[in-house]
Amino acid sequence: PQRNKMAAYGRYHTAVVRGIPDSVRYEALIQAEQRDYVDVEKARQEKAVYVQTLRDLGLRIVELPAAEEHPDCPFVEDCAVVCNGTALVTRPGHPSRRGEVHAVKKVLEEDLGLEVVHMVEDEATMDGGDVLFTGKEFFVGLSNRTNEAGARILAETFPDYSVTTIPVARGLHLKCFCTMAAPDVMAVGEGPEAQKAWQEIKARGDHKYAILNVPDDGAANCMFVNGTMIHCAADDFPKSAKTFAAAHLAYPRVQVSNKELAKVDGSLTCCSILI
Ligand code: CIR
Repeated sequence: PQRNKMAAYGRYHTAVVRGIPDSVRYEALIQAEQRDYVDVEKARQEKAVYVQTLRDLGLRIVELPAAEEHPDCPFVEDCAVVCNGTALVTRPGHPSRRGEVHAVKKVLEEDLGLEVVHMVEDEATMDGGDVLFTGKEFFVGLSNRTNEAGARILAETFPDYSVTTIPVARGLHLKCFCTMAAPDVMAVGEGPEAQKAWQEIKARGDHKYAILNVPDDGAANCMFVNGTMIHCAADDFPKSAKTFAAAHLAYPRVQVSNKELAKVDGSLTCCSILI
């Protein structure tokens, strides 16, 4: 069975996404001290391209409507971790985001028929952006949003895989600077926090991965969907786009722009739950 799981890495049939509310402009959470205001119309256009890209890669798209009362609702990745037919609905680390999970839970359970585990324990917190699944094991960033209790519940929910926690002292989530670019290949930003995380992954993980060093931390958030890499456009990260091209990985690549939601720390992975 382990063999089959590995062979299935990066294969998906459905993506859950969510509309962008107007409130994202003034109310979405930000790490930066000064807000760079999202152009909501542009964000919706970029999002439409992202969704079409996923559709072109064979995914059925299930789109939840935007919720004005939840400015960060487009970032559905944080609300659930889905693996082998089971969905762990999280308890997001920031209190303002906790209400987002109900609509996500409903669609995963009722429309998509997944087995749902809901993280309800009071002390536990988790944002899906901290959960890196390699196809062979989980790495969980311990950040301002995700704690040990959350990581423990993840481990209990997916007992077939080992779970290794990685300290994330700066930045929002583990996957802000480190994701799977392809099977067994990790894209890692060249910033100090990213490189520190990579050292931990290398030292403490159960499996070996090749590293693809990416000049911009933000560009290290990429996706691998049904045999194709999706990464940020040259217009977003010129140096990193060159790095992806020069890496000559044995997979086709598609570039997607994510300039607007990046202003509120949204990345490529965070805008979908892949099933
Ligand atoms: C937040 O701070 O929660 C949102 N503004 C951004 C969440 C991004 N999520 C992700 O990268 N997984």
